[in-house]
Amino acid sequence: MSIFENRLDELEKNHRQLIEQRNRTGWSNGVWTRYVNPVLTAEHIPLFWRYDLNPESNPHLLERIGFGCTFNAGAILWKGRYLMVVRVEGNDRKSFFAVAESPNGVDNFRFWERPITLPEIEGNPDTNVYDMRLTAHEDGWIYGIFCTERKDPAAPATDTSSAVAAAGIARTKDFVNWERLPDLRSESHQRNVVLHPEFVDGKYALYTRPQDGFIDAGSGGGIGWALIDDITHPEVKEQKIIENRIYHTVKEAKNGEGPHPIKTPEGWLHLAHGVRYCAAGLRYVLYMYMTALDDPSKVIAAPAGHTLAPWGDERVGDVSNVLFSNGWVVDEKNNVYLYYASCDTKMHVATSTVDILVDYCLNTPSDGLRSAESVKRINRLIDSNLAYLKKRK
Ligand code: M1P
Repeated sequence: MSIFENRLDELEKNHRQLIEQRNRTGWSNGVWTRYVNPVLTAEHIPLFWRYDLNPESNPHLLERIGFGCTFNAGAILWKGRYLMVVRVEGNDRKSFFAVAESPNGVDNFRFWERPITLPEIEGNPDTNVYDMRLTAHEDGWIYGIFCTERKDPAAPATDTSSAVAAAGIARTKDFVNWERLPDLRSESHQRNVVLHPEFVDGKYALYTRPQDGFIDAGSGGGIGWALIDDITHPEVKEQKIIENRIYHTVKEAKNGEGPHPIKTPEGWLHLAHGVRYCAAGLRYVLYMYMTALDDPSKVIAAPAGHTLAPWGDERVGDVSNVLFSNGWVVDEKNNVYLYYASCDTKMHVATSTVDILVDYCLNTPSDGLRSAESVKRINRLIDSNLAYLKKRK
């Protein structure tokens, strides 16, 4: 066998082993159970996206196109298969979207043959696209709302970093063919925009995240809510903040809606990311809240603190100290598969059920916003436990 063939054999064997590796459950706190292996990494990307496999044009079998990260995936249960629309980032720092599919939601994720070819806006192409939220809307379309980033035209020539963030919108029925709609018109920068799955007052409803600058939420306040008359000419005319940033909480610096909320008889279950400042920089964690069934913009429950935070190996990656999620899936038995990314690098899965998450949201103490209030909450639990244990003796 030639060096080329030996090397190809080895690459194919390792790739197959990685994809076929069975996953198993690990850490659990009763609310979430984490699976041990990441479900998607850059190593899962097909070899034929990376290598020129022709020995004549690539006799040393060199990697021609490199990828670093697979993260921040939208997710959906589609025709009985678990699909992630993953943000793939190349060595060239450009992100794009690609579909990866699994039969069981916890392992065996395989990329479809090609990445998604997302149509561009004529005359105003995206520089970078990322973080797609998927919504199977009651209008019959599956929408993908994502962040589109372009160089800030107002930035001085010497500033090669400033950008404008906006919400791009595309829709599909098969995840191969996408119709691009105009970007969301809004007075502020927008990231983390999510489409609610149902009409509200006959309109499309969006969770927004207005921000003053490309990075800084500034006066942007938190997670917003806006009703849109026409999704083919989307414009935020009015928006109200429904989930605020708050001093000395996990969402002090900024927050953003995750995937679209899950409908339950008790209300809408929401997942979001919260960001706070620390000596290591920004720390991104996942937290939950619930809104009223008849008014998805009215918060009815807000458990204190994070529901999942970077842990162990999840703390290592391109952008340290980050958990981020924009995808979860509920199956026919009400099991919840939460797909989350660690450190802008890899995808993981944790599972729960709708009932457990409702219990978590409704019965976890809220944030008292002061140390003394936290101690009071702990003491209340200790009191009721001691009384219960005494009665049981
Ligand atoms: O690097 C962490 C995250 O930063 C941004 O999120 P946010 O807009 O809330 O600050 C996004 O770029 C996201 O993709 C990234 O994971």
